[in-house]
Amino acid sequence: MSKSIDLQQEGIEVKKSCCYFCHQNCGVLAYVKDGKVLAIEGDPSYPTNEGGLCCRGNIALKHLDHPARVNYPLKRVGKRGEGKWEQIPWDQAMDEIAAKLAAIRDEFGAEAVATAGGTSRTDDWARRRFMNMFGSPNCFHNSHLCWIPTFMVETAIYGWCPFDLDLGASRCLVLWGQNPGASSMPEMHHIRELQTKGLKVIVIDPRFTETAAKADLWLPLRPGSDLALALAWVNVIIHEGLYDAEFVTEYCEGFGELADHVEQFTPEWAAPLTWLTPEQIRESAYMYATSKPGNIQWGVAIDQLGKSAGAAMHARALLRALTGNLDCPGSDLLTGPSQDSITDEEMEANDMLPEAQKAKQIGADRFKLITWPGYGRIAELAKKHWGKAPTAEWMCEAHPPSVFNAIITGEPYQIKALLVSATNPVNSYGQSKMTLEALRKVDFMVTCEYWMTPTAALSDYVLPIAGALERPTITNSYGCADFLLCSQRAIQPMYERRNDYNFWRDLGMRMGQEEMWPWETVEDAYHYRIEPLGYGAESYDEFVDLYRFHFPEREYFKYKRIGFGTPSGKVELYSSTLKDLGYPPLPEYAGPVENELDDPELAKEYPLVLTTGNGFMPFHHSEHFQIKELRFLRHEPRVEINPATAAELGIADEDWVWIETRRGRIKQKAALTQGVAPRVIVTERGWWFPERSMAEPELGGCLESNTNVLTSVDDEHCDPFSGTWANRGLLCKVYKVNGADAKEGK
Ligand SMILES: Nc1nc2c(c(=O)[nH]1)N[C@H]1C(S)=C(S)[C@@H](COP(=O)(O)OP(=O)(O)OC[C@H]3O[C@@H](n4cnc5c(=O)[nH]c(N)nc54)[C@H](O)[C@@H]3O)O[C@H]1N2
Ligand SMILES: Nc1nc2c(c(=O)[nH]1)N[C@H]1C(S)=C(S)[C@@H](COP(=O)(O)OP(=O)(O)OC[C@H]3O[C@@H](n4cnc5c(=O)[nH]c(N)nc54)[C@H](O)[C@@H]3O)O[C@H]1N2
Ligand code: SF4
Ligand SMILES: [Mo]
Repeated sequence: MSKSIDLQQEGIEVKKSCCYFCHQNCGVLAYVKDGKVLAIEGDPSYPTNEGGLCCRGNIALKHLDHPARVNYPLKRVGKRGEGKWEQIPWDQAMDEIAAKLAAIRDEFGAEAVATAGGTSRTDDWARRRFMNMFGSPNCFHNSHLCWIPTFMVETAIYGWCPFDLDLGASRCLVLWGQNPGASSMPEMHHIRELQTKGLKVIVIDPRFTETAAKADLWLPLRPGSDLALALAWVNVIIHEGLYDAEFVTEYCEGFGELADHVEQFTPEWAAPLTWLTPEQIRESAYMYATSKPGNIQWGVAIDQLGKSAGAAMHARALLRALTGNLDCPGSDLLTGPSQDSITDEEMEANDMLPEAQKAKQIGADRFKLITWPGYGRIAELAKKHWGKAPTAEWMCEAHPPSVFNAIITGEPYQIKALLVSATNPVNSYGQSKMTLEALRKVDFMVTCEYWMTPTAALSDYVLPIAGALERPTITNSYGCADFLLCSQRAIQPMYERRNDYNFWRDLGMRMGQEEMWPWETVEDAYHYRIEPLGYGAESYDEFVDLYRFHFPEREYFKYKRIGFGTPSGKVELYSSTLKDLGYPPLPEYAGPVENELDDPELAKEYPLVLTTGNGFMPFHHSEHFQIKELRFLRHEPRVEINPATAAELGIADEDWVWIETRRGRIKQKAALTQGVAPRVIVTERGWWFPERSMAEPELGGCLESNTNVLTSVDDEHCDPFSGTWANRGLLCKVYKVNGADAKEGK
């Protein structure tokens, strides 16, 4: 907090805001005078950050009024990507966009309009509400890579996803492909405290991370081999008698089938696949199964395995059930949706989308779990069990790479327009060259953004969006939590920025949806959502001032009273929901998408194993590269290489190197470290260079060091359950950049 400002001066108001630079959504106190934020600090009364803010959270004021922000609606006047813009009034922009969307709907059908989002940043229920009434099923996010498939697989097996961990009473925490030391600092802080009280921590990660350094056990597995490890843990827990016999007998279905099925997956079988020893596998399975109660934290790595992702989630989910670590004190909790407030799903108006339009959702024919076929089934079961369904926005999406492909090929039909909000697909979606081709080709594109990103630069309209200090926020885990953490706006939006909510509402108001948008401001909508809580606040702002949080009373062992939200009412180790959708009811083994055992020829040309991405400080995906206070901490992209491998390849620390897969090559700077095994290569994600020209062909150097040039969205590499694509466990080669080819990727 700035020391030079007297915060005791008259007329200063303290607003309860939050940081939205990562999912921790730390509480922020904003000191406001005359409509300006003078200073911010972490809110000591906020339950997660307890007053702390990280280096990213601390630059909120630089972000708020950065000279590179987009502050006015922009309309393209030159050729696409030429970088020529005209500043126009909001009303004109919205009239023109609405007219264009109406014309597309008339000529090609509503499904020809798609929307792209990123990770949860804004009021996405409003986007879904608009799209449902507009009539298109083609909403998507790259949340396929981020928790959503896990949520749906786990909900299929035990009726909800146990993402809320009762860590206080836990004795063992498994961090499976998660590194809170760099990705979720408040959580890491909490874990460190609990470790002093005896919590054991197992880290499953190919890298010796900030978190692995503090663990009781670190399993440096081959990237992409998580399914083999999970199956071997299931094998050990069943065949060495470590399971909770009472829970399994009383509350689970399919134990016999599972026991037979996993007999083959011994630690000895998994050892060469995972590069771990059978002893490491046994020891870790014992530690989790015998240190009860225990937790398995969600980590994003498994969502990004591609082909084996769904089965890996399934096998990991079984571990909780076999050990009885579900819904008991200290375990992973099945809270169900909020019973006390209006949920995101209830705001989405999903019933307004006609069945005939649902059937047109792109990807629903192949990837059934998080499209209408699977979502419809799971939502029905959830409504029966909990009275409410999970959010459709996120859990029921068009398959993103297939939408980009439809733009390029016209198959299964032509997508004509893309509305982009809170994402930069060029850098965050898979196989960036293909994504970029689609963005260059789509007939009509509108982007709602803070910055002129490579994606925004290719748009027809770029609309200026208000950030966390300029809008209220409800934090509730993609609309699926039972609790609410609420924040208020510190100030009204600066310049001509608006909320995403207002974008969707204003569009709806112009397209015959007036009756469906009674809430003029986002606060009005939030007030409607929180009114049933019964606090009696006159407005949303007053609710935040007086109460701010809502934590319902928790009931352990709910299943003893109401069963599980599955067709049989039990935990379905043998999943009838997956089977009904045409998927294996028990997790079947598949190797990493590209690997040396299944494809030795490929491994001759690409002998190293690549994993693309992990969160690193100070950046968040492809955000914040403009902010010099953050760029100062990390100026250039880095790729982790073991020193022995580097020596063989003639690479020295800090050399620029090419990393190449079958899809293309990028360059990053070698960071030599013993923290990865000799065959493992770890690239950083997100990188582009806002300091360069944002016009074609440079587009901020968005392919040059962008790790998603290397990833694969090929159908054969995608998870058949969910369609999530392959970022982790690919084959690559690495070589030094020499002067002659230093400039461009190929
Ligand atoms: N290879 C590889 N790829 C990955 C990952 C990986 O580990 N490896 N991780 C994946 C994961 S976990 C995720 S969640 C995705 C993230 O992917 P995205 O969410 O697409 O992340 P960004 O690329 O940072 O794009 C977010 C954009 O939204 C803008 N923005 C931020 N807040 C708002 C807002 O409130 N409204 C609007 N309109 N715009 C806003 C930011 O300025 C930024 O340009 O990337 C995935 N991609
Ligand atoms: N600094 C920072 N923090 C962030 C973000 C960010 O971009 N930057 N993004 C936010 C978002 S949207 C998300 S989803 C979370 C994600 O946060 P996490 O769940 O922690 O995910 P990552 O940091 O992507 O990767 C976690 C670990 O997986 C390891 N890993 C790589 N490949 C494999 C594999 O094949 N198997 C296993 N078991 N592990 C593997 C990586 O080495 C890494 O240490 O972070 C959030 N926080
Ligand atoms: S951890 Fe940092 S970036 Fe994330 S919400 Fe908290 S302060 Fe913001
Ligand atoms: Mo994410």
